Amino acid sequence: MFDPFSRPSASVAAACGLALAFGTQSLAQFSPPDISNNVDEPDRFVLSEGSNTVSGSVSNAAQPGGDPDFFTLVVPDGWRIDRIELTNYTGAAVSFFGFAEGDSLPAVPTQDGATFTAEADGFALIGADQIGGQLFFPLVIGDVNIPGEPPTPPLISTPRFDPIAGLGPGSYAFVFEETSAIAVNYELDFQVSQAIPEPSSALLTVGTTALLSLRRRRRANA
Ligand SMILES: [Ca+2]
Ligand SMILES: [Ca+2]
Repeated sequence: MFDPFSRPSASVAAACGLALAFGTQSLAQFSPPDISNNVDEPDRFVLSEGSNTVSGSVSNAAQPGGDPDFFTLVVPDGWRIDRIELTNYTGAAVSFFGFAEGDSLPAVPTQDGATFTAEADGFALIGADQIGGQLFFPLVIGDVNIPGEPPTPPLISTPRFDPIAGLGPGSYAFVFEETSAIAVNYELDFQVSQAIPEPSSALLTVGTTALLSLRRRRRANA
């Protein structure tokens, strides 16, 4: 369903090849001629350790035939996204960026942001001011401030992901979109490092093992 080659692109194919090179720090670049406009059929990129850039151009998200970008990032077992950084941005003041865990977004994100934002794990309006910063922080609070306009309170009061732990193994569906007719060019860097072992599950394993050996011992003594 999410065949990475369903939208043929030499650069994507090359990037996917790079993405398989785990174990060594790599620079994977995902820059097909256009990232999917279809929320139900996002482009799918498998991340590798180190830097993974996604770049595109978006405009007219709310218009028929508009050009939003939908892509799903796959974090392999044992790895996590520890940082999302905006590395390039030109065009309108801010654009909408958001994500939800899963292979595709749970609702159609249009200019009616509420439909999408209610279900998203993180979202924010981002622009040139965020270049070089850690985007997990605006994403986790739903920061929709626009430079030069009166401040807007954050829209997410209860965090839906841990910006320090990052995004562990699994799939995450992203949207980058701009309602203005003037194209926004962007580049995002998804930085991948080894997943942090979860102490709770490690303890659970130790506890379960201890319980099983106790049962075995009791059975042997019976
Ligand atoms: Ca485009
Ligand atoms: Ca697109």
